[in-house]
Formats: sequence, structure tokens, C-alpha cells
Amino acid sequence: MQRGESVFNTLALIKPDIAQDEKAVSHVIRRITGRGYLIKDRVEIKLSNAQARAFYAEHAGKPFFDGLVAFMSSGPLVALLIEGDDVIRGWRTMIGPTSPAAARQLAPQSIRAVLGADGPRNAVHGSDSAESAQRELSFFF
Ligand code: 3AN
Repeated sequence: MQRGESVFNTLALIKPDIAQDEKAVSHVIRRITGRGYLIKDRVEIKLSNAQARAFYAEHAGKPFFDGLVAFMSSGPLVALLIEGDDVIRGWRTMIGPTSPAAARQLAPQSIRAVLGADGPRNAVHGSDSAESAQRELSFFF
């Protein structure tokens, strides 16, 4: 791919609800590479409670925060550093709305619609801006 101003890196995070399901992980990876994005690095890691709190610090104090932190530190994650043209926005579109139920209504082909369960167990995460991508990638790479 020719590198231009629209080529970015972002974080594709496979959450604990599916990270140990080989078929689900393969599905996510196929979707990413099939869309033309490059997987430049990959790490499997289990976050501590404190690391999960730091990762989601912007949500501290919200009613779902403690459950989110408990879930995100409940098992291994697969973190992928992905690169591609307009990848920050493109990956967010591919993963779909936050709630898997909403995703199934609004974006039935999205990854959260296909692999998500409910509430915080929505299978995958994507950074929402270039600033978030930089901050979030630094957690894992
Ligand atoms: P997204 O991951 O779509 O950017 P955020 O950043 O608003 O969504 O929320 C971060 C994570 O917090 C979500 N991926 C989801 O797991 C959890 N979450 C957000 N809102 C809720 C909610 N109302 N109830 C339960 N969990 C939520």
C-alpha cells in the first residue's frame, strides 16, 4: 500500500468473551485482513484490575464502570496493531454499535452483531480517534 496521509494505525482489541475462542479470533482476523488492513503486531495479555481501570479511565464513575473493569480483567485479551487507509474510522464501522443488541438491529454484518453477547461483552474494541489510538496502542505495544 502506498503510504499517504490517510494511512493510520489503530488498536483492534479482542475482548475476554471471545479471545480464547479460536474460531471467533480467526473470524475477526479474516475480517481485518479481508478489508485490506495489515496486522503489524499482536500480543495476548491478561490485564490486571488496575490496568483495566487505567485503560477505561474516561468511564470512571459511570454505572457500568466496575462491571466493565471486572470483565476486561477476567481473562486474556488479544491486542492487534492494525494499519490501513482510514483504518481508525473503518475499523469502528466494522465493529458496529457498542451494544450487540443494537448492532444486530442496525448493523447486522458488524462484528459486534455477529460475535457480541450483551452489555460489556461486545467482543471487540476500536479506538475512536487518532489520540485514543496513540494512547491505547501504548498500553500494549
Ligand atoms: P465503544 O467501545 O463502542 O467506543 P464506549 O467507549 O462508550 O464504547 O464504552 C466502552 C465500553 O464500555 C464498551 N465497549 C462496553 O463494553 C462498555 N459499555 C459502554 N456503555 C455501556 C453500557 N451502557 N452498559 C454496559 N456496558 C457499557
